[in-house]
Amino acid sequence: MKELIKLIDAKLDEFIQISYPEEIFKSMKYTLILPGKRLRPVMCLETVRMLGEDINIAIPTACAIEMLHVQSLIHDDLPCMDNDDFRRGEPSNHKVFGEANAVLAGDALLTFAPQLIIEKSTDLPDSTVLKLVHEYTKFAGAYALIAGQVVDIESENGNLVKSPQETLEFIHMNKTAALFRLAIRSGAIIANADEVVLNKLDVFAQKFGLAFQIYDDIMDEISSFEELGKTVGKDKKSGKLTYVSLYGLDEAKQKLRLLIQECYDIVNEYGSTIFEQILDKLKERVLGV
Ligand code: GRG
Repeated sequence: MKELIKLIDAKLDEFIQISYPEEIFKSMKYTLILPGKRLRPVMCLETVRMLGEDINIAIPTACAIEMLHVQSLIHDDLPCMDNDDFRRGEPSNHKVFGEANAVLAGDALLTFAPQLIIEKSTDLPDSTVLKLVHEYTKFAGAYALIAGQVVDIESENGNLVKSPQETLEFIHMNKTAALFRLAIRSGAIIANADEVVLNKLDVFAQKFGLAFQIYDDIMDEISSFEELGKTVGKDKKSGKLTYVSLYGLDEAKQKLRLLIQECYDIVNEYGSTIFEQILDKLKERVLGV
């Protein structure tokens, strides 16, 4: 896992070269290079390895997905969205570069990512690259990531069109699971997986995404700034709709335990120590076993 993270960090740094006007490239790189967990690119590369392909052919796609994730973090931290002053243990992008640059840095990451997939995936056939860009646009857009964020904001304003349970499920599936689906589905596409395998791994990604957001909700309640690198306890203070606020801490933990077990069951069929390590970490931190 550490080796993969090192490789991803080096490639992220290499793929974005500082050019004129420097401020935008510095702003793009600032949040990108800060120490995130790199879960999405790691999961993309591990899917490729698990299905018997060389991970090197997937590096541009894995890095592009991290760029999209970082774009969503930069925009999420803006005062007009979640209004967070810290990210990855440091001041948020707009606190350092100003709001206009932070908006533009997010936009630039969002558009540079598919450019990277197209330009650097020279070991992949054009038909695969086309599928990857299609996946990217599907999961980044108004039918997934953006939809999740819109409903999240609406729910904070008490504006619920569906039941609280359905609303929460929609937010988690779109705001969080979408990028894990993108990462794992892209890995499977690169490794030329058949439909059956692709669908099975997609189910894994959906369950993992839901588990991860429940984990994130629980951590907001039980963790510290030092551990998370961002403001904690905000969800409770703002009365936000989360797994913990809707079902309580115990039920949230129970649901997390169940989802993690379902994830182990799927991934055990393929044998991946990296997926196991990721699941172990979530389990240990929140459930203590
Ligand atoms: C695509 C134009 C466009 C907009 C995006 C702002 C937005 C719309 C969506 C926000 C999505 C968001 C911030 C979801 C939260 C998901 C989540 C749990 C993030 C934390 O992920 P970690 O813990 O973070 O993996 P690190 O820093 O470790 O990478």
